[in-house]
Amino acid sequence: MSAIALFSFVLAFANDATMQSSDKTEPQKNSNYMECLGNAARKAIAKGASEAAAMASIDGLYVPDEKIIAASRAQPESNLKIWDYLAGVVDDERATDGAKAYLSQKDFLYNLGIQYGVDPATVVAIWGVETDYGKVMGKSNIINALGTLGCGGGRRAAYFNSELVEAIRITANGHVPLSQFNGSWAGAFGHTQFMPSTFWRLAADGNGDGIKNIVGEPKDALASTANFLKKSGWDQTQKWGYEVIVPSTYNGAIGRNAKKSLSQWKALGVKLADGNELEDSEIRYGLIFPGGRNSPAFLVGRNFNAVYSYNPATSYALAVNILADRIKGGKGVIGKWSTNDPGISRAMRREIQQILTAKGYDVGQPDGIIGKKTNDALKEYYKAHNLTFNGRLGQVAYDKIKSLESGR
Ligand SMILES: [Ca+2]
Repeated sequence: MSAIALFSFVLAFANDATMQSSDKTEPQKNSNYMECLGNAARKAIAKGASEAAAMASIDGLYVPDEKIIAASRAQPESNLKIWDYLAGVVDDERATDGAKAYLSQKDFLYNLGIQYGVDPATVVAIWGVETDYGKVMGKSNIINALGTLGCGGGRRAAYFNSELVEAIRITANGHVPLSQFNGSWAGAFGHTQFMPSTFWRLAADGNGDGIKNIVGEPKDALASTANFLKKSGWDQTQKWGYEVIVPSTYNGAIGRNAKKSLSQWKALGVKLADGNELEDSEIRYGLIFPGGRNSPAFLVGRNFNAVYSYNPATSYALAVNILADRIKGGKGVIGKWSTNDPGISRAMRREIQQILTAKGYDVGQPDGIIGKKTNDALKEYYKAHNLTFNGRLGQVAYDKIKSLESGR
């Protein structure tokens, strides 16, 4: 044992000793909460879960988790524009990582595409958007998270309670070991973030070992997502959509479900974003303007809607489909968003976080994710320069900070 290891050992031992002495006080226990968890475990057992494993999954959970409650109450970021979202979600880094991830599983994905009749690049794109290809799957214990949301008296408790029962069944039936059963504070887990009820409806065994471990085995998660897309109506003969230019005179219906055939759109003067004509086809698409009338427009079809059903937001469905195109070597969005403050990539966000860190501000890990710490640091940084931060880290703020730091 090296001196450093020995030192750490002594420290660890010292901590243990302190822990033991303070352990003499009983941990705080909430009997209503524990009873609710017990009821969920019994429901899971009644549905066939192993009794010992079901009870083990709630062992040691005595009170609702304050961190989960706080996360569920946090307000989502409200002023995130579509171009900010896309700049961070579909940046060069995620496209490159996606192409690598695709190559690393090339044969498997090819077969998956044939087996389910879906586009494997779109499956990989969902993997990329949901968890950055398995790098960010969430650290909340799923039973603890769903227990808190389902038994802690918060909003939508009945929904989370039934998800809790399904989660207990997943681990007790041996699909995901309890030690791996981590995910988002809201209960989604695995490489492509399924909720427990979705798991039971749609999870698949991708590597053929008889279990569906979508946390520990990427192939299981990818097969599950392929199955999801198939069951959501994916049609392998269709494109998800087209970026288009729309005549300014068009005043007809818009929306992903207000569909017309490509031939009809063509007759109305709609062209591809590169100026070429749309093909003549009876396949039906809806017209969307996700950034407003003066920003890029898209015709979106049933495959767009299949992705939309994975996570019902236009920005999400657009990001996944555009990322899938980029993974296959496509260019991404051609048109310009109508803004003088475009979004910036995660690499550029990390660069700003590193500058702030070097200046002594606390941004946490420079991870390219702009959370409360980074926002607060930006406010302080701006204040120190007698400026006011407007809450958006886009191109304008990036350029401003870079110019301040270069002393101009
Ligand atoms: Ca498996």
